[in-house]
Amino acid sequence: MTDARTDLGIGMVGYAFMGAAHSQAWRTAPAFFDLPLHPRMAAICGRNEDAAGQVALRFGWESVETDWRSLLTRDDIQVIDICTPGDTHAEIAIEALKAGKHVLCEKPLANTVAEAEAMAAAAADAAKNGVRAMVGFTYRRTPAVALAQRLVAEGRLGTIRHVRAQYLQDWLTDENAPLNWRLDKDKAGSGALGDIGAHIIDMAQFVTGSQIASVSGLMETFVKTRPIAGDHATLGGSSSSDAERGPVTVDDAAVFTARFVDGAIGVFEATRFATGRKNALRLEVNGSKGSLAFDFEDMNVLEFFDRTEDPAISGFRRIIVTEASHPYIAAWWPPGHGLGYEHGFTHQVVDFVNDIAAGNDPVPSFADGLAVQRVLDAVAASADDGKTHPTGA
Ligand code: SOE
Repeated sequence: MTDARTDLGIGMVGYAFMGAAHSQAWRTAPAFFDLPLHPRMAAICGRNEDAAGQVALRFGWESVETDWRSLLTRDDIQVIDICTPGDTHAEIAIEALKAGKHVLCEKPLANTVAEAEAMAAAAADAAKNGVRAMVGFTYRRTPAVALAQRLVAEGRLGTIRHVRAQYLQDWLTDENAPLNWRLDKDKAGSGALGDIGAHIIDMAQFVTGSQIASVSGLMETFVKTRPIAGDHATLGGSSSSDAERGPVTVDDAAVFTARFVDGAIGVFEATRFATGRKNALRLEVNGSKGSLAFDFEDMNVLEFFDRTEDPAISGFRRIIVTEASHPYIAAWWPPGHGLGYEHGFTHQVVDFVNDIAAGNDPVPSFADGLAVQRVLDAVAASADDGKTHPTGA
């Protein structure tokens, strides 16, 4: 049987952790969702041809390129998917948009506000010609988080007063965990702040529908040098304590308080030193009519408290977000069977392809990515001078 849908050729840049997550998403999305266009995994691009070739074989990419510019000249490619470290996002995304390619770009959008501004401007220009851009804050696409956003938008929480957001990992707790690009300011822009703090900023703004107006922050680098382990070191592990060491040039942890434009206040914490916490992305929101709480380590569950219920029988209810009526779930398994980390990436490409076909501007847009970048920048400035900094929102 042949597929009657028009192909949407994908060219992906990068092949490591995020490259694998995006590859599986492009592979899985058309199998589980009825998409209006057929994503064709046309090319994967990486400077190391052998390594990229291995990923191509494993995930089914049709060809390998070693220079991302080659992807932009290919007529069979309509989407550029950027899964590289932050220092390359701006150049690739802007050139791709100028070449008329839709762009999906990993988070954080860029390493600096100036780069993010240029990217948002390029995306706004490209949108005039029907070319779309989206930034990859995938956790929005976890069904429980999408349900949380729906409940707030429906008014079930009333006026939002408190936001408590944490992203807790522990892969740097061992002081001999080796260096990788995420610990290099030139490549990553910042450390815990941009890598995982960006996620909770986006999630808090997405779920509440409000923007962070000002912040007061603290940042710390607990372990200042680490063993040098080469470009392909992954997260965590431990090297010999005798190994040559190099400098850590980013923050290990960042905490900040925030004021939202509509009066809510927030407390945020992002760390790679929360011993025992692996990927505890948590959000709690308290409003005048109710509260909700989410923890990615129990990602199929959303807790909801409804203050309008009879106090005699009210309490936080544990909603198992696996019903067909919940966001994204109808395409998957029967109630209670649960989804995982990778499904957020699948939902991301599903939404992106649907928006491209419908001619809609996707969210989170590059402008949303820029808004997050402004918060990151304000937190870093505040940690530097000890003052409260506005974000411009
Ligand atoms: C590493 O901290 C990391 O892989 C982040 O870069 C991702 O964005 C997050 O989803 C998981 O942790």
